[in-house]
Amino acid sequence: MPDDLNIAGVRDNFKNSLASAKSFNELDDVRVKYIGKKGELTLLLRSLGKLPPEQRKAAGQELNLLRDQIEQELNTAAIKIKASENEQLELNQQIDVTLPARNDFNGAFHPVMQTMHELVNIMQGLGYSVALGSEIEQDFYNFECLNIPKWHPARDMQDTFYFDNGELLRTHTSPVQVHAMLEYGAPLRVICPGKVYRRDNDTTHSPMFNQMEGLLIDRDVSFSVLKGTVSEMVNAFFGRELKYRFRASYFPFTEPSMELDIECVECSGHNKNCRVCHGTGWLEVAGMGMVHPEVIKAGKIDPEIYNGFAFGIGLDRMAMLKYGINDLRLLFDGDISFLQSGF
Ligand code: 2U9
Repeated sequence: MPDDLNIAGVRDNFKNSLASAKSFNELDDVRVKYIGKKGELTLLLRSLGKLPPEQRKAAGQELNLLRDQIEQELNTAAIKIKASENEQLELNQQIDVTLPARNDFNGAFHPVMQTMHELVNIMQGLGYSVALGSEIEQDFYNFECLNIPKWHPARDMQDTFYFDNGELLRTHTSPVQVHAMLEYGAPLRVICPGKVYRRDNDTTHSPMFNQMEGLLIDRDVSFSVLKGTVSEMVNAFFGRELKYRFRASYFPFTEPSMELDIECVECSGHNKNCRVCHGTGWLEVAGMGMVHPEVIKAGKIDPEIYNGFAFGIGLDRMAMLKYGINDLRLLFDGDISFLQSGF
């Protein structure tokens, strides 16, 4: 074997290079270095022609053998690297079944339901029971019993959703109180929270909204008890003593009727540009009055013996005021990030 071919040296070098190759890239470098176009072994093979003819055959056989060995060892090393990469991948991907699941969002009350629960709790503390009823009602219970005359605009197709059979979507929870009077008689203390429907749809009105109404029937009920009840309810809801005022109003089912304004919960009347009270310093929060004798009669209770008061409060508006929500649509869009913000 001619000395200047140094086949043993190439073999040793290859073994060393192979031993230090730890990745496919490094392995490829080794392949290029020895059997690539200008690789050490390739150059030796090319130089065979310069050997004396009697030496070529033996040297050629040895070099080809070495090339076969190199190719085989490169293949074996590639298989080992693949196996160890897979092992590493598996290790990294091991599933820890004790980890808490992702997306474990806690449920939360919708702000309007939160508001409803708070007001219901306050009123239950004052001895009121909760009464619920159907959202589909008859004209008789929704309008007739409530002294709402035939000509009243609320009865108009423009204002109320009617079904073909003459039934309707209740426009207030008042029919629930009528049913309660008919079922339980006097004395009576009920609150009726729930969804109501009116043909209204703009940025400040939704065709479906939430109300809570209250009804108290007893002997010698005074207007001052009504004022105390409603103002205490609102104070308890906002968690502080608010300034308030009552304004005369009109509802067909109560006489006399009033509306309750509270001081602006945003600016207390100190901001002429307030986005909530528009600089008036007052917020209209509830309507109320002494139940009209005709309505007491419709509930099969004797108005000569009993009288009472009723009030109504919009839950969507209360939720917006308490939680600083400035767009009614947020209450109806079902946006997850809004609902998860916590109320
Ligand atoms: C019976 C007798 C009387 C319920 C009443 C109001 C005044 C009232 C509004 C508040 C905001 C509706 O949601 S709102 O727009 N309600 O102002 N509601 S008195 O009176 C009744 C109910 C039932 C048997």
